[in-house]
Amino acid sequence: MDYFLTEEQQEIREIARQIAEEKIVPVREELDEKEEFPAEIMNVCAQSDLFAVPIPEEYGGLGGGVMEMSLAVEELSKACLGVSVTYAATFLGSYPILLFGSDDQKAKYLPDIATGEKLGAFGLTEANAGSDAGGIRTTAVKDGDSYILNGTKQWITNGGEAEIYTVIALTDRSRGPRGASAFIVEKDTPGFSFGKKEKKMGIRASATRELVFEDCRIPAENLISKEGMGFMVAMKTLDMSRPGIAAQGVGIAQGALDVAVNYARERRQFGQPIIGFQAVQHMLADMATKTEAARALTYAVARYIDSDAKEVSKVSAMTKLFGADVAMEVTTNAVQVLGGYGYMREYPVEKMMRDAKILQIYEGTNQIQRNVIGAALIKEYAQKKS
Ligand code: COS
Repeated sequence: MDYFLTEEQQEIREIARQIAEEKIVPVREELDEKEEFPAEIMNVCAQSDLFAVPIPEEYGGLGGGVMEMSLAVEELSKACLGVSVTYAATFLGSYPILLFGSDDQKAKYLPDIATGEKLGAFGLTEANAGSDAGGIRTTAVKDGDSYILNGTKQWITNGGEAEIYTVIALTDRSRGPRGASAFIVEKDTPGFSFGKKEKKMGIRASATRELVFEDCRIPAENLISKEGMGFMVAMKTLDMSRPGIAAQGVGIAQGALDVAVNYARERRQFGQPIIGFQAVQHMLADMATKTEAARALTYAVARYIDSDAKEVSKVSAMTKLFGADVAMEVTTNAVQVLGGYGYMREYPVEKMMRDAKILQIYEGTNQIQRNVIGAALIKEYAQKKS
């Protein structure tokens, strides 16, 4: 399908594709096996200007939007989701600054993100605040020209590896989510430390750690937007980043489909390549159709968001929901097409299936996406009626 990409978009896709094929595919198995952070690959992404993609030109970026970022993420995900999420989580951590940061905050932090010198991370989730993001307990208490942070964030992608963290904490405990505020915290701030690296089912190249704040004093100027805006900052950040999760899904589904089709062309049973069997063809046909549908929705929504559309929560949730479910189904069926070989580690599809599972969980479970879509429908139809 021709999505009529601009020359710049084609170039971004090509660069990411080359990195995926030449740098990621040869090492993905080892990174997964050793749970090794892909620092070298992140350096290659930085040198190739991939971190500059969605950062505005005035801060050293390429001025791209969600669409350009999604193209890069899709290509990297085709090769390895553990690597691509490391790249993408930097933007999840940057969106609060991009969307709500002051000019000074943007000037201070975005140029280092654009060069890839510093990675970013986003700290919202806590042990008792996952789907119920409004239930966070981490506090930020104003003390003169500082805020003092206390609490623990859980399962933070790029935790310990990133230099720049955007963190949601309560400045007014009595107001619940409406008393939350967003802050920038730099890695070496005293009182800020990290938990052990989590051992995961998939995306094992990525680093996931706790962020621990113990009387961590940060300058008051690190408050993003105003006190009480933290939940809004978080929700708008997720609205922007969820198509990126869909792009991860599209990439990993395409990667799995490619392996499955090529395998089915080669593998002979009952005297012929298994691709000759209609049962296999139908599986591949469904996998290809769903992957293309997920791609089309992702690009359409990414372009819609980049057009400065105001109400994007519903469609953003739709991309994430659909892209993640397609990725899980396609990778699972890729394993099925490969049969016993698919279950073995010598083929990449078992890793793709393990990796894909997280897409239905992180950045809001798919159940939460359905809640967001459902709530938007109720609102829309109530407005239509009146
Ligand atoms: N944009 C702007 N504002 C939003 C918003 C959005 N996308 N979503 C919610 N809000 C606002 C609401 O309008 C409401 O504002 P008021 O207080 O002015 O009425 C406020 O935020 C609270 O919204 P709501 O009552 O809907 O919040 P809930 O606590 O019921 O939770 C969900 C909403 C479940 C959607 C939210 O908690 C969520 O997204 N959870 C998943 C979190 C997640 O993705 N975690 C992954 C970790 S980050 S990788």
